Amino acid sequence: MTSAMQNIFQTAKIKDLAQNTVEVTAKTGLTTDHGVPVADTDNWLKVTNGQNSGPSLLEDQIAREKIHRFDHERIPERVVHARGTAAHGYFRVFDDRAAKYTSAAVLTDSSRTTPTFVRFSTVQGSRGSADTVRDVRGFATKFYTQEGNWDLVGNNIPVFFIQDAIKFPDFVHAVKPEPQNEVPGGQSAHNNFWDFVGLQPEASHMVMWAMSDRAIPRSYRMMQGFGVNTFTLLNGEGKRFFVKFHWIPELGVHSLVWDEALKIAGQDPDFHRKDLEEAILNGAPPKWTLGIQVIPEEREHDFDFDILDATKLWPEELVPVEEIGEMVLNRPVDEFFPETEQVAFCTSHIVPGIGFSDDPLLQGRNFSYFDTQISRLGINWEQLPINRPVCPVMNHNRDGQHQTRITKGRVNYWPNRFEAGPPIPPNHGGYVEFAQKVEGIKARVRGAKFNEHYNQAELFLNSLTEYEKNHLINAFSFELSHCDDAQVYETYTKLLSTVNLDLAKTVAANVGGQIDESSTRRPHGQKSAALSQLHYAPKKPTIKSRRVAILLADGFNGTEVTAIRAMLGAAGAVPFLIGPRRGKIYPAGQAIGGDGGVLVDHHFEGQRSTMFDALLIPSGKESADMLMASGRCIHWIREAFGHLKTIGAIGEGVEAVRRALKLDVTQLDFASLDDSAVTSSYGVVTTGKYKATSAATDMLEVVTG
Ligand code: HDE
Repeated sequence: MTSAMQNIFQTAKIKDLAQNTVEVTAKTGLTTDHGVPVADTDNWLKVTNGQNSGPSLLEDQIAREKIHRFDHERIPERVVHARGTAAHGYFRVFDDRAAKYTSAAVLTDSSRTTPTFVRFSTVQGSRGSADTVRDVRGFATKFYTQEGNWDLVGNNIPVFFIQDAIKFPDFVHAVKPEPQNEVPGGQSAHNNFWDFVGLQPEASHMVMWAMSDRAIPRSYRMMQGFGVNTFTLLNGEGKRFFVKFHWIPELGVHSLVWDEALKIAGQDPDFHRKDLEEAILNGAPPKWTLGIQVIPEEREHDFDFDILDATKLWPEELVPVEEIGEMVLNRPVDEFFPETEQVAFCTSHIVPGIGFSDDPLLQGRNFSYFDTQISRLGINWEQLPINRPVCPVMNHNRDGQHQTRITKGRVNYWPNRFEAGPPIPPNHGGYVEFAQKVEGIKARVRGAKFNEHYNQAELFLNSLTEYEKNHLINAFSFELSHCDDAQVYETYTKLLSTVNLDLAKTVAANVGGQIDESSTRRPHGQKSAALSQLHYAPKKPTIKSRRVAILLADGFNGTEVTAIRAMLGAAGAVPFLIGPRRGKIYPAGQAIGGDGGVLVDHHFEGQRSTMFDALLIPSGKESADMLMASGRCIHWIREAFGHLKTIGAIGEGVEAVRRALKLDVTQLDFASLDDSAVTSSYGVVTTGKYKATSAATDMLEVVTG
């Protein structure tokens, strides 16, 4: 890391973590945990006759310590969202435009840079599961504000499966691996999940999202984040507003195609982890805009859905999103366990100016998160370096396992004769709850409007493009085909009939399900533009951080490849050379094995097209001939084409693409091989000769478009 980069990364939190950070170098000698220098870490103390090694001695305190420490390395994984990855960053508001809604300085003071730490995750799989499975993604943000930590623990889907927190254990038991055999890992395609959601109609809206492309993101950097629950904002005049939080990615919302996701899960299970780190280290730190949807208190009941129901979103046509600030993630963690694994979020962690609502899912979450951290990390989990605030912490909570704070003074209670550790009054920043009027009887009930479960499921479906709908049908078909209990898939396709009869008929026909035409619900036919991913095409298209594979062999056109690599690099893309061996290969005109040549990043077998966003086949007859003769290279081209990747080809490379795809000129809109680059409607860019303005430039446009 350059010193200039180090300066950028020094937020208050990074400086705070430095107190606990050590570095292993050749100069830091080995010691025991109690600091005694260790001379031999390879041989247990033994009795020996000089020739043979005899019994190991229990007295070896150095060996015992090493083994003890190892035996206890594991802690319980998160009960959900076990697999994740994280990065540091910062948040800034554009100006004080949100001051009309809230007094929270983090949301209104544009002179501040608030350090953040974000953990992205999948939900179902265990710590070692694959990244690209079909699942909801967690998007949990810790803001280290000057008034304490604010945790916005969100997902990449704006609604949830259930309305009331008391159903959470049932839902999680149903989606997680089944109890008798712990199958499946990292998948919701099994009887118990579909059994539960088929009997729990309130899940129908969320299930539509989970079967859409949202559940197979291309990258954590290319997905939205949503607070999901309804929170409240309190302004300086004491007026309260309901609020939903949105993260909108600068790069737009993009997904994998399902076949790609399945393959990557095997080929590179850490695909999303690596992607985040690679982008940051390559100078393309991901950025999100923070948006808020705000409803004044007096309008709470103006909608035909309950605004406190987490299975409903607030259509943006009714409640527009106001963009108030942005977050950049610009620093990977130094060590996974103390940072990514030990970070602990709590929805109950809010700061003055932000409050809760009576959303019954949120209220249960506010209990659950703190509780789960106790079994995962112990009662003093908030003192762990990654969790501790950057502002002063002082109270009379004491002791407990792993207490690290030494509080000087003679009292640990309030009130005390020294007036030590006094409460901070509201006019000095003390948190005050909004004086909400509450009346009613105790009962196990839900609000009346919570009973409608299908209108927004239909709204979501209506809002998708044709190809998004096809993906949805295929996802339902994949998942329900994995259920082998007929009662399960028949129940679900019947339920789907109430959302949309045509959808239900298609899915039922695919999976052997049944439809139910008895529903009295009348389709409303409405759409909401912001529900399709297409709505989130990037404001400024960019090829930054996109991975481009250049497929080539000895005899490629050297000048062309040098120029194209430079161009892609200058535009922020990450070019990789993929060749017949991971070593030097030689352009036309250079002797094989001579001084020249270029170093190839990967062998054809070492990676697959799924790991790249685009493919380029340069000119050079020998190179193209070799590619055409290789089944693996033909597979590279066909697979990339099948996954709708941009393919660029120049000169003889065009012939290689054409032969691999077994398509003739007219079918692909290939141009005659002249100097000008041509982009076909399939995203195949071809040109006769390399020109600075031809294939590579067009490719940039196609990849980013
Ligand atoms: Fe969570 N959830 N959740 N959840 N959740 C946890 O807390 C819970 C819900 C979300 O990267 C657990 O620290 C209940 C909605 C994320 O560390 C646990 C209910 C949303 C993460 C828990 C919900 C989320 C968690 C497990 C229903 C989207 C990972 C480990 C009432 C807004 C945070 C942990 C990280 C983690 C409980 C529903 C998001 C058990 C009871 C809705 C992103 O406390």
